[in-house]
Amino acid sequence: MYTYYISVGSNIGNRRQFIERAYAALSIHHEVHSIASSSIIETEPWGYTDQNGFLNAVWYVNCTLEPHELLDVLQSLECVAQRKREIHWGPRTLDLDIIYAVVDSGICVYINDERLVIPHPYFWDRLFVLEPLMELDKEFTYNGESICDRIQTLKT
Ligand code: A4P
Ligand code: MG
Repeated sequence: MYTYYISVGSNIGNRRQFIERAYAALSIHHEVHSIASSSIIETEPWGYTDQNGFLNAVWYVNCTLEPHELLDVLQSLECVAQRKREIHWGPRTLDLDIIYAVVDSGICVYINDERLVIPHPYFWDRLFVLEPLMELDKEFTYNGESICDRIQTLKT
């Protein structure tokens, strides 16, 4: 069994509906045992800033899908939302990124290949990921730093 944290973002069209429909679809996948979502928050664009504001959330997913199988499922959900890949860090109807994964024994999963990088290289620098993540898991730590301290550092 794996536990995954998934960062969810949308900044085009009916943003909330794209997020809620994808959540509903993932929650009924036969290999998904449990799933929870943070609140959905409004955030300023990060990186490429000349675009609409985002809605962001983080999902916590317990499932038997292997990491690349989960990536396939998430990309199919992005397709259903008619996601087009145009500008890197640019506008999107739905972006589903696996930010962190733990295998049943509690061991962090590290992957770095042409399709998948876990942990996500930027997640620890992004308040739009860390604030919803802290709502789901206040005890989360990364490389020995608590999520609470990390958020304080990013805000100062
Ligand atoms: N890929 C590699 N690792 C992963 C992973 N851990 N999870 C590959 C998911 N996919 C992963 O992704 C390109 C390729 O990354 C995929 O084919 C997959 O094989 P993409 O979503 O098509 O492309 P992208 O938009 O260029 O990159 P990415 O990483 O999704 O963008 P980011 O870094 O997430 O940035 N500001 C706010 N406030 N909120 C946001 O949600 N999002 C972005 C997008 C920028 N600014 C934002 C937000
Ligand atoms: Mg993505």
